[in-house]
Parts: sequence; C-alpha cells; structure tokens
Amino acid sequence: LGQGPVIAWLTGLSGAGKSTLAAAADRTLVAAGRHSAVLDGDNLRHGLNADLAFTPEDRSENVRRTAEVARLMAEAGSVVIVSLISPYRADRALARQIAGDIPFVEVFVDTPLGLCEARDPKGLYRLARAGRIPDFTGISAPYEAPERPDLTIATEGRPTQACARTLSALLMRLSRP
Ligand code: GGZ
Repeated sequence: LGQGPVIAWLTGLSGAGKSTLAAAADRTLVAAGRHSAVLDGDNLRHGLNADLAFTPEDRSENVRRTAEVARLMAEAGSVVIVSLISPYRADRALARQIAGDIPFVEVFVDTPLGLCEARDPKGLYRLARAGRIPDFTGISAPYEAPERPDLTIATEGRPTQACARTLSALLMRLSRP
C-alpha cells in the first residue's frame, strides 16, 4: 500500500472541535495520496451504534465497537481518525489495547467547557442546562481528561486550520511507509 496503518483517537467534549479537526486532517491525508477514513461518534450513533444511549455502560460499548472497527480498517491499511467524546480513561485504554500492535495515538482536543458551551453549535448545552438531556458530558456526566495524551491540541484562540495542520502533520509522519 505504500503506507503504514495508524489509529488517531480524538477525545474531548462535545463542541470541542473533534469532528472538524478529523475531517480537515482526513482531507489533507487523502490529498497527499494516503488512504484515510474518519469514524465519527455522532455519525456511528445513527447506524452501527444506534442502539446505544449515554450511560457509562453504553459509552463503553460505543468505544469498544468503534475501536474494533478502527482496527479492522487500519489492518486493511488505512489511517483511521476516530472522533468520539470517549469520556472515560478506562475505555480509552481499552481502545488502545484493542488496537494491538497498530500504532495508536490518543489526541486530546482540549477546549474549555466554557468555550464549548459558548459555541453550542447544536444547542445541546442549552438543553442540558435546562435538564432536558440527562447524562450530558461536562454538565451532568463526567469527562476524564487524558493524563498523558500523545498529542494535545489546545484550540482556544488558535485557528482551526493551524490545529488541523498539527494533526495531519503527525499522521503523515506516522503513516509514512
Ligand atoms: C454527550 C451527547 C449526549 C450526551 C447527545 N452527552 O457534539 P455532538 O453532539 O455532535 O456529538 C456528541 C455526540 C456524542 O457521541 P459520542 O459517541 O462521541 O459519545 S461517547 O464517546 O461519550 O459515547 C453530541 C451528542 O452525541 N450527544 N447526547 N448525553 N453528547
């Protein structure tokens, strides 16, 4: 294939910018001739994970299934960029374990809760504050920030393009044959 497999696991709050960064890095990789694919939590929850809610157990299962799919796709030779809140450290450790010998990088998309809430692109924080979404990450459910991520992307005050370049540069390097 002329490239090595790699899984980039983006974790962070809702509205942190995970999906945007994943899509931007994916475009850069594909434009450079690499095989790349995105597994996005919000999208997967419409299909593969449509049966799952946001209890701790269901989030774990969401992470587990997505990690298994990521591994299969990486074994087929792709760069796989996963974008999932994945709020629990133990679940992210399991994702790394499932990856086995495939290079796995945990990427913390670090955006302060206040900024995510100010952006509120889908109005979910407003609903969560009003008590209309139970178990909402950052409001009524925990987010356990990574203690030793492989990469932290602090998005506050930094243009999206610059954040995306950091990610795509790392993935270009790691997927080099
Ligand atoms: C967190 C929720 C919730 C609750 C719906 N808590 O920002 P979004 O809207 O587009 O993406 C979020 C998505 C979270 O799905 P994940 O599969 O990434 O979560 S996890 O890894 O924790 O399983 C958000 C929306 O679903 N959403 N309800 N209660 N986010």
